[in-house]
Amino acid sequence: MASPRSSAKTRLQKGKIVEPRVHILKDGSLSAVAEYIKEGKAKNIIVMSGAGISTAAGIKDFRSPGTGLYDDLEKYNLPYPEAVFDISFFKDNPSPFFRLAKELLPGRYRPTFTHYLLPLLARKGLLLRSYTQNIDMLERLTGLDDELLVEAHGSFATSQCIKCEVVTDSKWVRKHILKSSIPYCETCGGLVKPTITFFGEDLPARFGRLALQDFKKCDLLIVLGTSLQVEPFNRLITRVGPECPRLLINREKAGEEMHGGFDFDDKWKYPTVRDAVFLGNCDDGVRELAKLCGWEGELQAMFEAGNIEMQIAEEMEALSLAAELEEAVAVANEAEKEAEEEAEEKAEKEAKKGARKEAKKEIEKETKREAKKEAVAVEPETKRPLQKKEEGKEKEGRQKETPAEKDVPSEDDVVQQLSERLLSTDLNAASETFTAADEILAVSTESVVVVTTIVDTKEAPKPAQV
Ligand code: CNA
Repeated sequence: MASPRSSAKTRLQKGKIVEPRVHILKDGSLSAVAEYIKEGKAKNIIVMSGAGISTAAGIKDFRSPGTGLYDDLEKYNLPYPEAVFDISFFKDNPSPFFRLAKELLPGRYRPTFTHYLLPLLARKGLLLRSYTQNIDMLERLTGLDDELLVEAHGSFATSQCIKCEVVTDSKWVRKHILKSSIPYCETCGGLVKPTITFFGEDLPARFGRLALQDFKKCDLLIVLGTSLQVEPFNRLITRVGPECPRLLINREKAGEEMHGGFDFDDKWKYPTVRDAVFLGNCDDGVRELAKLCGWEGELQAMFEAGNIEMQIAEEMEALSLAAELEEAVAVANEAEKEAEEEAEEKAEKEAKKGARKEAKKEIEKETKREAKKEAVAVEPETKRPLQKKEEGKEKEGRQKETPAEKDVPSEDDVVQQLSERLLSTDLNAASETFTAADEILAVSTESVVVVTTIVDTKEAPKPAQV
């Protein structure tokens, strides 16, 4: 590094005067960069970008005072703003990230004018690679060839379980994010997150591999909309050769503090003078640069065509969503109808079952009623002997007084009566009848002897079936 005491024309290295400093750019302005390009010196341009290129699309950046997400993150009750993208914090409390993800979720935003600088440079064969820290995937929507893009901090394009690392369907994760619910792995139950690189995680392997080969080839570095606060991405600006001019387009200066970083104010007196800055909005800076290069009309046309394409894509998406919705409603209606039919069928079955039960109960009741009726029909006859027994008792008393007067049924009467009972009733009734007969016959020892003899000697008639 040059000594701060060196003059503008010479520099001291270990006490020796060395070559005069080389001016790669005539000065630190946009027009100096445009001139360099127009001279055909930039054939391997690398563009590095950050959240500042997407704010014009409506996506908040991190650090812009007042409008950045970090100022907004108080509502998530975080211990420090970066915690929302910290993998250790996420494992304990994933909710803030998923709430923020809902805001950042691609699909609602269109690429900005600045984004179209990438396919423009690609079309001219000047773009070596675009390295972005953004996770919004807007570069992809410009039609930029995937090969020319490195999403250094990953993106929402894919999702993965942080435990078993199984890659999951990002549409499924997207649905979770939109519903404000946290996705858990269906294989192992671990947390699933979009493959966005959190603080504490490794950057995608593609980043390291390509950076190693690209930056030494780079002959113009354009840095857009980034505070260059995140490592190791920010260090890429130091990886270009000493003669590679570097341009920053941003609302504020950035990347000056690190070793080998920007030196807009010629503070470090590097051997080469090569850093330029445009302070302002990316879209304005890019438009100015394009104008100076003679590309403004082409860039504007690409931007407009892109917008029309986006509009068509959005309308198609809306149509397919409407169709999906219609289909979902039809499916729901069909399911509702089926459920209703099923319920009706079930109710009908239940009703039939109930009716059968009722009928069975009725039959049982009717049978019982019939049985009672029959019993009642039998009762007066079986009771009569009891009355006779009572009468018999009275008669017994009277008999004692006047034995000649005793009213005892004749043997033939008893046999006749018993036979009739036994023929017309069931066994229970028959046994009752026998009991009754016993009682009748108890009135007279003489008669009991007669009846017993008869019952013993005669075969009891078979009861009638009920
Ligand atoms: P940052 O730290 O928030 O810095 C943004 C920079 O852009 C600041 O210096 C702003 O002044 C500047 N800026 C904002 N708007 C404009 C504009 N219209 N024109 C010019 N300059 C502007 O964001 P970084 O990108 O430097 O930080 C890296 C983080 C941010 C990465 O890990 C990203 O994943 C993360 N991030 C990305 C998005 C996105 O994908 N759109 C949004 C928010 C955060």
